[in-house]
Amino acid sequence: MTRAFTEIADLLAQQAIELPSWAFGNSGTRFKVFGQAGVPRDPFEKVSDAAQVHKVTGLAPTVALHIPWDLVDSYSDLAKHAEDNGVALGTINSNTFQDDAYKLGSLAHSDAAVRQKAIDHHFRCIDVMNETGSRDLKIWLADGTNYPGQDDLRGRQDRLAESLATIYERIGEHQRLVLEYKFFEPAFYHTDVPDWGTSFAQVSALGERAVVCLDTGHHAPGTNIEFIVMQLLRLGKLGSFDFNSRFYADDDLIVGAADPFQLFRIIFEVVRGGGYGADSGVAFMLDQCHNIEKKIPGQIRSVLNVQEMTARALLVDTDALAAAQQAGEVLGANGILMDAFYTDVRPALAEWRASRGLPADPMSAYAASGYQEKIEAERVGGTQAGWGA
Ligand code: LRH
Ligand code: MN
Ligand code: MN
Repeated sequence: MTRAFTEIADLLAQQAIELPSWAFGNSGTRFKVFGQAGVPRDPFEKVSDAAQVHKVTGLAPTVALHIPWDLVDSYSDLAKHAEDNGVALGTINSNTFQDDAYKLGSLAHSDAAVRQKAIDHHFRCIDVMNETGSRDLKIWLADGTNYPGQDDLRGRQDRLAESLATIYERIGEHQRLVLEYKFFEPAFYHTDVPDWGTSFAQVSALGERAVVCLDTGHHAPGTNIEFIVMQLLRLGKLGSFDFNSRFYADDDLIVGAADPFQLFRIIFEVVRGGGYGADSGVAFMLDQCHNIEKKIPGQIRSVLNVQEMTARALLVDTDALAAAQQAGEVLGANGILMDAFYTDVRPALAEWRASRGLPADPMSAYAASGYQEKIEAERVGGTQAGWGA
């Protein structure tokens, strides 16, 4: 037994998933970046493409920027362009991993001049946020070492804390510093923010407006990610998700493609822990690359996958589940969760969309829109997503 779909219809309307600007540019692996026809030539075109996803799904009202991948002369012009296209600019991601100066680290570097350069970059990102009206400064660091003994692990952690505190002081009252963790890559021996515990320790030392970003691809295989979700929500420190899926390492594939059940379990814990909805303080974002598939349809499929697993998670009969848990009914409780997971919500979601003036089938609506043909004909010489650039 599950809840009725009608009971969750209004909750579904609260869903918002932020898109990464870099999902629309050419991308690949360290072996090859494949060029695609029609990819954006500048951040304005990335925003235009992101707006198509929102247009057919109603699910993706904001676009995250990555600085300096998304350098423009005027961020208020870019914000205005977003607004004209029915979306808004969201999270600002800093980037201290593509400059030669950062070979041995950025905010944790042993050289104060390099640390200052990285801090100044974050100050610049905060300036951008002030122009775009963004709430979140998202920091992911490539900092780490490749060989045991290469640097002093403790010293690096202390320097990182000091650099983050300097950046935190600069963010506004309504802004947040969001620290993302990743267990390895590009550093292979140790990473300075490898796990949720380190991120939690670092942001807790900063203050209330510092929170953790959980990228689903940034864990060792077999990690129980929903447990981390539960714990961070319990501690009031889950700020955002970077959603994607992985088979092996940080694959950045379409969310829900590798393991829809894991996505369901994660979203169930989000709902259970009060992390669902506009006022929850938990931002849903995608962090993906579409190396071989078309990018706009790839993003449409991604947000639909999140919506489908959200619907299934919301369908769980939580009263029955709590009663079964209380009574120690092991298989009964598990069965209640699985009933919701195995519910095919696609027909109900199609109707739900149609009743809200959206296309029942967003994938075919986009295919029929002619937008893909138009950009492929008009745009020549699109940009790369950033890495590989
Ligand atoms: C690092 C990461 C981080 C970056 C993005 C491009 O692997 O997940 O979020 O900003 O990829
Ligand atoms: Mn990420
Ligand atoms: Mn990643």
